[in-house]
Amino acid sequence: MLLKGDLIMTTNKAVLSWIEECKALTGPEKVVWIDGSQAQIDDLRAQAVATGEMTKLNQELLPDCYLHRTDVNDVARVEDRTFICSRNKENAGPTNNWMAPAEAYEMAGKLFKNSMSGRTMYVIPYSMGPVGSPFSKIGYELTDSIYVVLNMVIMTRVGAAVEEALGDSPDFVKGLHSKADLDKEKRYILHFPEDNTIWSVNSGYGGNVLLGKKCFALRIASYLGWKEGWMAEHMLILGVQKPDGDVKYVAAAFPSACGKTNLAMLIPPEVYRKKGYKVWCVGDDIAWIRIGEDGRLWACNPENGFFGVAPGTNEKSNPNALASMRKGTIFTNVVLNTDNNTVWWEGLDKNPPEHAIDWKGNPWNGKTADYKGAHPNSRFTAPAVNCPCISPEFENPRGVPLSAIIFGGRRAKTAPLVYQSRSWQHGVFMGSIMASETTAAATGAVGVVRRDPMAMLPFCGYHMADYFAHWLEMGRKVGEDKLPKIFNVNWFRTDDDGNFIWPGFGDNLRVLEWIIKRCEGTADAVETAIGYEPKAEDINIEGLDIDRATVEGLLDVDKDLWKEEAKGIHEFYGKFGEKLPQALRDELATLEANLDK
Ligand code: GTP
Ligand code: SPV
Ligand code: MN
Repeated sequence: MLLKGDLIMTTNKAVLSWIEECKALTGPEKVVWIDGSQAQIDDLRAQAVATGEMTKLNQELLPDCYLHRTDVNDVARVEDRTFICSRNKENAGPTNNWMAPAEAYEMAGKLFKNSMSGRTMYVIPYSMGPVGSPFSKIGYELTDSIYVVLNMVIMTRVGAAVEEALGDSPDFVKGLHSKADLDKEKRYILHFPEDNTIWSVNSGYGGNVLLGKKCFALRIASYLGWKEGWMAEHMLILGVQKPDGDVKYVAAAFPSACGKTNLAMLIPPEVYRKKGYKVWCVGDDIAWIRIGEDGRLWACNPENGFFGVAPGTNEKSNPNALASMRKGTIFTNVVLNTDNNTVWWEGLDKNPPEHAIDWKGNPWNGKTADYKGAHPNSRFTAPAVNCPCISPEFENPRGVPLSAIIFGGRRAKTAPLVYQSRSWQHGVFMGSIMASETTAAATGAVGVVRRDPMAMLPFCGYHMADYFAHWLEMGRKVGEDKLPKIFNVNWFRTDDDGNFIWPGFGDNLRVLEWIIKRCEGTADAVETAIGYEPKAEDINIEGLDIDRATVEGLLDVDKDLWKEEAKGIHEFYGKFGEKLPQALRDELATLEANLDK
């Protein structure tokens, strides 16, 4: 039974009986329903400051901003402890960890048993997507962490309106989270796609615990999309407004910490600004894509904020991100400047604070050459409305029509600056063979090249070969003439000294310009072994201090490296056996034949 005094906000029987169960399991001292009101948020912030869970920052410089440090062993997603608990092992596929649902519930049930004893259980009703839209989906997260509540309030739409939208329907995602004792050996992120259920235990870090994000909006939603005929993707969405006022929308899938937030908010280089170009941010991490009434693919961003990488973000690389985090933001694992009670991270500027506390909570003077004050995966949680270039379509429940889909990753060699697929099928192949150097966004080695199809390796909630087939099927349904064109980009090619050759950031618009012109049929291309490429002179380098020869180098397709690549693709495809769609096998054969020409 809900205790006397628990303020119950819904009469939905499915919600109430599930909360009863979770309460009986975790044994909280009390239950607090999150209504999304400012008074409640203020109260929770004050409590978190009182317990030391959050530090209130300089309220003149950073109004309503706070700092939080996670446990030192709890700073990134834990892919090796993340499971897809489908009834049939085959449905999780070779790229996911799998556990039988009964076993997972029993094992984790022991970890949840009385894990909230003496604590408060917060009930967070939230909507992914605008509240009440037929395309939005509702979730509940039960958590014993105020930090989680305050992040979810920024990242999703939370509160009473969501419960009204749900009504009596049992159609919601059930998320249960407990910090428990933060024991990393007992940390599990479990997904039960057939039960619409997520269980997360023994973590307090972002992607492991903000259950609306990777767990729901990608892992559970990708499974729902497969069943229901839509797609949930690890993609930013942006609009490029051209000098004539027309806005073209593109979505881009890059693996974690490979530049989505930065591309989504880019500020055009001066030569483009003068011509009248502008970029609008619709989303920086997740896209839900459906077939619209006009038969085209439309994308919307189910989130309500940004959970962005702090290091490397500065006034030059991403001023819009900096503006977004000037109020109402939670910083996680960055440096605290104790002179003025503000925050700092590597790459913000060249002046680390001399009097500071590092991400581990230790005194720091900013002078350590081989030790970073902020964790490489330190983050900011900022409301989307703060972003100066947030798109007027951000709240549009139908989303925006896509002209292009872009894949990309971190490749020091091999992948050229940009190339285009010959067809949707070839584009799906390009997405399926994506590879990228790993980053600090997940625990484990950093800088190791791994296959990360469509940037979804850690986020696909079902068999990856079925996921490829679903992409192909969506293409068949829409038809080539209405489909977005597919491209691959790489901002991260390096020279012999390991320096990035391409300037990146705002200058990536120079590549977007070619992409958009290709979609409109107004730019030329040359056919290479891997697909269509611009001629070097088709990338505008006006105002840059790199020359044509450098662009030629960036576009170079090294056939020997690509033959090595093809071997790696064979090995990767081998994992999927008979389930791999024949169309992809055919595309690989075509690639190999082209490389032998
Ligand atoms: P997730 O939030 O983990 O999904 O990451 P993301 O894809 O949004 O990555 P983000 O934009 O936060 O970029 C991660 C890191 O890459 C930051 O340190 C950026 O400074 C750096 N970065 C982003 N874009 C570029 C670029 O065009 N060139 C270079 N050299 N670095 C970039
Ligand atoms: C990512 O790792 O891709 C992120 C951050 O966007 S997290 O929410 O931790 O997954
Ligand atoms: Mn991400």
